Amino acid sequence: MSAPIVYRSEGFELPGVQRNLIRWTIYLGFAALAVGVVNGLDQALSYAGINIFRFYPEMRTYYQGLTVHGVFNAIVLTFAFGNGFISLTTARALGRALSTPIQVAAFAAIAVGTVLAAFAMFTGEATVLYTFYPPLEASWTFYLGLALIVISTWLVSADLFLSLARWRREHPGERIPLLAYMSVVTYLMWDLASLGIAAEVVLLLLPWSLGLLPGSDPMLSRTLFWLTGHPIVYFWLLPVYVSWYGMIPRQVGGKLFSDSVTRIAFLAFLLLIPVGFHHQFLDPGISPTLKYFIAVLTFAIFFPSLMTAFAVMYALEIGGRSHGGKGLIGWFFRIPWRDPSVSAQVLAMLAFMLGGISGLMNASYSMNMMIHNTTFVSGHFHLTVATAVTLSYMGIAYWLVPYLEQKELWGRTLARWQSWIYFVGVLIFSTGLTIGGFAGMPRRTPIALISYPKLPEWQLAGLLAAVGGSLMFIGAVLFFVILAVTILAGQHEAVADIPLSETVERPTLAGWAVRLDRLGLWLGVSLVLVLIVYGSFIAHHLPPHLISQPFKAF
Ligand code: HAS
Repeated sequence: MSAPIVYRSEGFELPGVQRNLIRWTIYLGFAALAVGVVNGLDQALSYAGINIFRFYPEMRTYYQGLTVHGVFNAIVLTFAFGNGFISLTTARALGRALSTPIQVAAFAAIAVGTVLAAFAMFTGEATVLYTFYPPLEASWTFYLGLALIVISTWLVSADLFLSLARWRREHPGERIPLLAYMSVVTYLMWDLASLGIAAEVVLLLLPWSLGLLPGSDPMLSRTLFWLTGHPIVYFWLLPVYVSWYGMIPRQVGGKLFSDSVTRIAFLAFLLLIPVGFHHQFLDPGISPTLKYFIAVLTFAIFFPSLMTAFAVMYALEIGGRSHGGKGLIGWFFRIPWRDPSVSAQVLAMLAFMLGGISGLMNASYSMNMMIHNTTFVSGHFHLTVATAVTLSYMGIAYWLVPYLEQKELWGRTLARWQSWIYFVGVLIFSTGLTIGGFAGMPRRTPIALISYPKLPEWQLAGLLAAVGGSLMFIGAVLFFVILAVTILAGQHEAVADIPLSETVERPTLAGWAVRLDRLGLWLGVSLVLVLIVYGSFIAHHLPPHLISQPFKAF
């Protein structure tokens, strides 16, 4: 076996201007989260018949608030966090600075895009929810804002790829450092996946909103949306996996299970992009054969996360045992729960186990017929994006913000409480929505206001959603307090480096594993799979049937 080649980049420091750009990009994401959670509280209380949106004069309808909630939390928070965090991990792993002009352009694109989309939503010109299905029409500022937000991710990608290309030229024959590999594959996956939404917005919706096209094609638009709309969830999740593989083992005193397994898990997300039709199981106009094929492929996308579960559990176990944990599960209680960054992320993992199970239930074709468009789906995605992802972002922030600010984290005990309050809140909240979903409680519906009779089963569900959602809100507010005090009044402390995991099995220069680094090849294979699944459907729908007239429901 050839000798392990491990590129190390200790002592590397980002130039100050790039550190600041990363800092402001991440803070933009957290500011978006702050706006989104206020509307989230409104949604949660509405399930219990409490109608508070009138307290926010700028929110004229429930749907306006729901649009703000979805766009700010699911798009602006996640994209900004990904742009900032993955830029940092790539630069650190390759031991080289990024391109300042590209980083400036990416920050400008996401900041201007957010302002444009926010303007449209807050003035009531984009009450179209975060899925913006036509013929619901938003103003052009909304679509342009979204386009700029996506462009910011492409700019970050370009920066990452250029950095990697230069690094490879300087290090011929070496394996890509694992942290850089995970980071770059995340953006490679997203670049291919985002072509669907880019085509939808730039070729169909933006010209339509400007009056340049006579109508919209809802069927084609929905399909292009979900081409991106499924892998988008992995674009939200993979920065978290970068932390779970790349940092958590170090933080708990453990080691990462395997370099190759980690690379394979990330590649699987790149290869399994085209499963978006599972969001359209109940849509007309899609052949049942294609739907069954996608149902099978959706079960395949379960595996990289299962691999992650075992790999991360392995690292936690080594860490727990190194702290004196014994027995079958005794180690679990000895991981460093007192570190708020660890506790938040391990709680996020526990929630994700439940989110994964509800994902499998969604993916089962017959089950989907029962729960589609019910609150069951909202229960699922609050365990996944709102907890596995968002609570992990919070946990990462507990070391990242001190690192970026060079200040000590304020309120470590409060930070531990914060993640438990949020975690307990989401368990109650999602239980309520799951029970309600089984009883047919519709999602995206202002239960507080509907005029038709509510089923008795919805009462308990609504109560749990309101109590759980309020706890989540309190948890989020505590997070912002901790962050604000740390930034504004934290004690100066030199934080030299980011936590980086060591791998039990190091990468080698020989054998099949080397092929995992041939990213161009894997991108090509993924493109072919996308064409196989989507090619004939899209070809059949071209030219678009631009016959649906704009519809403004609210
Ligand atoms: Fe999903 C709908 C299927 C994952 C988000 N999903 C949604 C929507 C969102 C969303 C936002 O098949 C709604 C979209 C809309 O507005 O309409 N989803 C899946 C499947 C997975 C999955 C199979 N979803 C996610 C993730 C999301 C997310 C991740 C956000 C980040 N989802 C669906 C389907 C629908 C859907 C259908 C359509 C429903 C409909 O009809 O509308 C899988 O990827 C899940 C795999 C997860 C696992 C869990 C691994 C666990 C780990 C933690 C380990 C714990 C440790 C600690 C180590 C296999 C890694 C424990 C230690 C101990 C000692 C125990």
